[in-house]
Amino acid sequence: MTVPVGIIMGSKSDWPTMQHAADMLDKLGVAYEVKVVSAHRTPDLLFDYAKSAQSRGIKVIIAGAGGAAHLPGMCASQTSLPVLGVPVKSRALSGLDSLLSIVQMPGGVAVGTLAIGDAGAKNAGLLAAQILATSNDELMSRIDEFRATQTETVLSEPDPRTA
Ligand code: RP5
Repeated sequence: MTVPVGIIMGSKSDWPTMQHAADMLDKLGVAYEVKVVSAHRTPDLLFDYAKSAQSRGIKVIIAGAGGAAHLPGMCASQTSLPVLGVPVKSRALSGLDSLLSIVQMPGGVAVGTLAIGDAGAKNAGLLAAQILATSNDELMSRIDEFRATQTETVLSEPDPRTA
């Protein structure tokens, strides 16, 4: 089956974070695949994945990793598809290491870097959908609706003490 978004991560331990990207894509009705692909434990698999992604119909790749987080950058080195990097919150340095590893790409190979942790994963899903929506009016309408609902929720519950 052809799906437009590939979500990869360096370890199964990244899933509690990366599932927020999947949840957002589910909410917006965007199909995706999910796979553990490690830059240092399975480098050949990473190269195969990145090199074959476009021909398999993938349009955007979301790559999450923690610590010495070279997965998004190495993935981007092997494909011209947009790669969105999610810095997973590491145990030792709370994800600052992951963030700096992903965000400081030398000029010439682009990785779009999101925030550390759950919010970054959620926004990676949203941004992937927004990229796809530039050529999909129905998806753009669903994103507009999501944003309008979010705005309405804030406006209708201005008292911070209510749950
Ligand atoms: C990275 O190392 C993974 O992305 C993960 O965030 C981190 C720790 O991996 P595990 O030791 O939990 O497998 O490659």
